[in-house]
Amino acid sequence: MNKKKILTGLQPTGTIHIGNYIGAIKQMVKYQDEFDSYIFVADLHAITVPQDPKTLSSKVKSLLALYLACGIDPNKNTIFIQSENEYHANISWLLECNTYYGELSRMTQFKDKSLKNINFTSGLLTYPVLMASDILAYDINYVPVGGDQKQHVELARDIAERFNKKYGLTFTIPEPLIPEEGAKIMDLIDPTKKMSKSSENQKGVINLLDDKETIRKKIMGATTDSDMTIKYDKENKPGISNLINIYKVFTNKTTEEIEQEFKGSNYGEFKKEVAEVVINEITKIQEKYNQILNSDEIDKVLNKGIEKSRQEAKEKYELMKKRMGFGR
Ligand code: ATP
Ligand code: LTN
Repeated sequence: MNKKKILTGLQPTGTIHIGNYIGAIKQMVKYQDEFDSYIFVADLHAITVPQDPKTLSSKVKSLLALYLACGIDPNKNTIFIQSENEYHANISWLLECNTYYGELSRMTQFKDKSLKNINFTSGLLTYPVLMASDILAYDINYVPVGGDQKQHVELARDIAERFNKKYGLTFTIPEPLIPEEGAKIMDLIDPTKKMSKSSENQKGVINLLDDKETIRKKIMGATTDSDMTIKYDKENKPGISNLINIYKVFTNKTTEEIEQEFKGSNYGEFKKEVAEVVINEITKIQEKYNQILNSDEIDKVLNKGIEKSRQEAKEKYELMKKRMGFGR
């Protein structure tokens, strides 16, 4: 029997943080043995907001090196750059004409981002349709993402179901795969908001390329409360609960085990341990990252990945056109 398929993409819009790592990459690594896996750099998504053409390609390369350094295995994954596969944008247009303006204008991310800058492009609105095409082009079953992307994957499902109904069976219906722990890693300074690449205060964000001392300082400086017990309570203790979540993901321990382990400890002692486990894992990633960035491995992996991805997406595009009545 054919393996089920998973796919995810990250935008090359800055160094990735532990939220991205936990929400998307770590899940891909976890499932890569079980599923036929696809991971790409969503550079077409990145340009929905302004990007500097001088630095875009180095950001793409850095993200690819991080994928590999984090344990994405090129023998188990199809790895590619979205803009090198023209079928994503082609498919997206056909899907756009089967998506309603109302659906897109209701997307939470669109509402948030369009409020921040009223001079936004139409790409910011149609962004989730391109994301649907990334997924539907390959008959993907599961999409590992953080909780913030759930709504977009659900829209991809709706579009696929609508298309299948209207034109005949064409697409597999995908499902989001949200991690139980760490669906939403919160900002260390303001633990009521998600850790985000675009956060103004970088003290609340742990980047995968931060040095040891910076990581330690950020974790030791995380906002907590005055209660002084290490107990999971998202409502009343969002800072400590976020640190417990992070510790959980990096140690595979349960909340109960962690609460037991730190019974009687103070916040400083707990934070020190959180910093240790995070630094330990990130340091290993950084060592690999530096080796990969200076080798020809990335090009080799991309050459293989783009060929497979183009071939598959082309087949889906041709099928869509046939179903829709295009052709001579
Ligand atoms: P920004 O942080 O500026 O909003 P982003 O990090 O969401 O950007 P992407 O690179 O597209 O942008 O995100 C990649 C993946 O990381 C997505 O699957 C997203 O759901 C996940 N992700 C982002 N932030 C978090 C977070 N704080 N916790 C868990 N997962 C996250
Ligand atoms: N929209 C996602 C990035 C993304 C993606 C995808 C994720 C683009 N295409 C397809 C999963 C599947 C984001 O901003 N995090």
